Amino acid sequence: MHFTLHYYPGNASLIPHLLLEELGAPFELALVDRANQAHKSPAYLKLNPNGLIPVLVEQGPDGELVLYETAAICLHLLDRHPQRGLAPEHGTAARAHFDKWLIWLTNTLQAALLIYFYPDRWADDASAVAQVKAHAEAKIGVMLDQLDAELARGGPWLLGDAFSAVDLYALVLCRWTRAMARPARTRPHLGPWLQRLLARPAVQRVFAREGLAAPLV
Ligand SMILES: N[C@@H](CCC(=O)N[C@@H](CS)C(=O)NCC(=O)O)C(=O)O
Repeated sequence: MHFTLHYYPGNASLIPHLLLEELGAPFELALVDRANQAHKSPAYLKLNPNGLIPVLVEQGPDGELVLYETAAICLHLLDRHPQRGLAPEHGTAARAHFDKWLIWLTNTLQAALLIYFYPDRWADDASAVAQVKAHAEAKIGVMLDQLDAELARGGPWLLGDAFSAVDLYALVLCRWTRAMARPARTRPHLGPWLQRLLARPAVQRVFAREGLAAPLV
């Protein structure tokens, strides 16, 4: 089994990149040249008709698998590496919470972040665009409070004692808030949790490989 991750530094592709590294899976990276709109090129649209990053290509037991959508990519990688323990076993209460967080991260927090980063897709004149961005930031703030409250209840990881792929997913989304007025790192439980994640050797290797500069979160 071998994986190719189509990525751009710091983009949503950072999530499966972190997961591949934590899993110790064999993979290579293929840079999608966003500066030259490579993600909208005919060749890339064949991989992902949405023109979005990331895409994972697996050469596996069933031949070639081309997969887009970050959460689906994570679930597939986890299914391929059940022995690594980065997701609870199917059919358990812990797994139900894992699935809940993964889905919440992708369809609630990540979706709001995409509005924050691309407000011009939701309004025309400059003041309306600024309003969309401000509303998105406010909503994201409430979501960060929810994550902080979850860590306050338990920790040290999102699922409690067990580090899992949802920590990696949430790390990248929290990182994207770093230019906000109240970024994730300023919250009492998210701040130390982010530091715990940044201390992981696999996380450090991936951040270095993508050339991510300070502030990291
Ligand atoms: N739901 C998709 C969203 C992916 C996404 O929006 N990726 C961004 C980079 S973080 C992108 O490719 N943006 C380019 C664009 O919107 O044109 C996923 O989770 O994979």
